[in-house]
Amino acid sequence: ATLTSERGRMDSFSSLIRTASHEQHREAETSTFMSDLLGGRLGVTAYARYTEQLWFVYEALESTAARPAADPLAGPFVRPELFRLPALERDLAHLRGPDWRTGLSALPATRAYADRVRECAEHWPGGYVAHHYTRYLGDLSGGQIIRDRAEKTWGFARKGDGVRFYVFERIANPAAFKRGYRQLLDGIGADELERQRIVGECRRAFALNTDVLRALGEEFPLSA
Ligand code: VER
Repeated sequence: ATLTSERGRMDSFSSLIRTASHEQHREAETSTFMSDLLGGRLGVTAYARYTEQLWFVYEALESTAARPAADPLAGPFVRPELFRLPALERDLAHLRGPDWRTGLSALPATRAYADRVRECAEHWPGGYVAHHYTRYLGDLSGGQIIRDRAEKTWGFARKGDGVRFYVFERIANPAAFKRGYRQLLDGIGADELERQRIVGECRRAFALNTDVLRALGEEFPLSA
C-alpha cells in the first residue's frame, strides 16, 4: 500500500508538471537579467521595464479570464484573489508616474507571449491552465525572493508601492494555497494525451518567459 501511494504521489500531475519544467526553471532563474536583478546590479529603470512587460502578460491572462472561468476544466483555477493587474497598475503608477499608460510598450517577445496566452484563453482551456500555473505559482514562490531584493535594492516600502505585484493580499497562507492548487492539478479532468499537451504548454510558457528575460537582458546590458 505504501509503495502504491508513494508512486501515486510521484506520478501525480502536479509533480509531473513541476519536474518537466525543472530545467527551464533553472534557465529562467539564472538568466542574465534575473541574476543582475537579484544581484542588485540593475537600475530601477530596468525593474520598471520588467514590470511593464508583466503588465502585458497579466492583461492577457486576466482580461480574458471570463472564458476559462466558465470552463469545467480551467474554471476551478481562475480565482479572483490571484489577480495581479490592479497591483501591477499601482506599481507602474509609482514607478512611472500617473501617465504610466502613455509609452507603455511590449517587447516583441512579450507580445508573442501575451498573444499565446490570449489564444489559449480563447480556444484551449488546458493551455490556459498551463500559463496560469507557470505565472501564479511562480509568483507565489520565487516572487517573494524578487520582492525582497527589489525592496532592498531600490528602497520600496516593504510590500508597498513598487512591489505590490508580489503581495497577494487576499491569500493569507500561500503554502496552503499552493497545496490546494496542486490538488486541483492532480484532479484535473484531462486524459493522458491532454495532460501531455498541458505539460508541453508549460514548457512553452517557460520558454516564452525566458525569451522576455533574454530581451530585457539585451536592453539592459551591464556597462563593462
Ligand atoms: Fe520560480 N521558484 N523562481 N519561476 N517557480 C519556485 C517555484 C516556481 C525563483 C524561485 C522559486 C521563475 O523565476 C524564479 C515557477 C516559475 C518561475 C522558488 C520556488 C526565483 C528566485 C526566480 C527568479 C529569479 C520564473 C521566471 C518562472 C516562470 C515564469 C513555478 C511555476 C513554480 C512552482 C513550481 C511548483 O509546482 O511547485 C524558490
